[in-house]
Amino acid sequence: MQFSRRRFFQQTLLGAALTGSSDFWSRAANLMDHSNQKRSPVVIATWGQNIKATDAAWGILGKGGYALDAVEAGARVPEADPNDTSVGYGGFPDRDGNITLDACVMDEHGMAGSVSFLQHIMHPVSVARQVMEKTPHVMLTGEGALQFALSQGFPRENLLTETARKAWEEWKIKSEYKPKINVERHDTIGIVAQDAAGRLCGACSTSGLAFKMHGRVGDSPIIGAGLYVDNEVGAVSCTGLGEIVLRSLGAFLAVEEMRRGASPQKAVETAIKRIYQKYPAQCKENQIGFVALDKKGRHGAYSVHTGFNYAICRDGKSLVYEAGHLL
Ligand code: SD4
Repeated sequence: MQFSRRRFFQQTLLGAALTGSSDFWSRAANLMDHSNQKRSPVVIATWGQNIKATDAAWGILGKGGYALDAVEAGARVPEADPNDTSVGYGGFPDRDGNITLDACVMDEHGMAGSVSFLQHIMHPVSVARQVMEKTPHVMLTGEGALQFALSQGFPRENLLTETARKAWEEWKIKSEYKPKINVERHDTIGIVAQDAAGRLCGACSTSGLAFKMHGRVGDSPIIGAGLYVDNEVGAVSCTGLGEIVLRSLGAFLAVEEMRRGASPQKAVETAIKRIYQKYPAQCKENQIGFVALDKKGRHGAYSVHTGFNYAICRDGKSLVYEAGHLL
């Protein structure tokens, strides 16, 4: 088994070399990287505020724990934070005053779980994980997702804080729907991690756009849009105006760039540029930002506009950095 696998690598690499493929070495590196070898753990999350989430994730990664446990623990931090108005408890409601939540997880085996349009449950990321682990499905939505969550013992809660209710009351005076770049307190968490065993996992959780239409679902619970993980290549999560990311399957697009040999930084830059070329008008008006990790533990982050930052933790110290931007 060992022998034949090595021979497969040798033959594949030799074939690539003989065909004179220009990205021979990056392909070779990717082929070599298929196994879950020992790694230095790393976790990266969208938005600087989520430094508390990378710290929580590190609490697991730093002890040699599982990347999926780490990203779930990370996402649960803003979900429970009443001051985070884009995620879980305290999230701003839709235009009818309902908080509707979207979340997903993806593991190193390419398995995924997701919930969308879920109400009354503080930790949608954990419900998404249960969907992945306990059902034959990938995604549950609305009333069905709520029924499932309750059946799994998640408590039904009122997630509308006084601050969020007041913001909604104020919004109703003009009822003007205009998402603003970086002003709308975008804090949606997209979090991806690699653990010491080399496993890549990711999670994403949001209350979506403030004052959206009732029933609106964004990119965050859609596998390939708000999150994509391929353990052989890398993991990407996105934030910003979900409609743009949904149309372009942003996370999948960036992972595929890495598969073709791009570094995580180059991959997210290429993805953002391609999306901008396709939707220049919407991109000029709205922010989107990506974070990425590859199998080698390298990271990348990039956005359309200035103002997108991210939190990253390696070696136990979470730091916040400003991402590069296109415009
Ligand atoms: C959405 N992508 O529902 C989310 C919003 C977001 O920080 O990222 N906010 O479209």
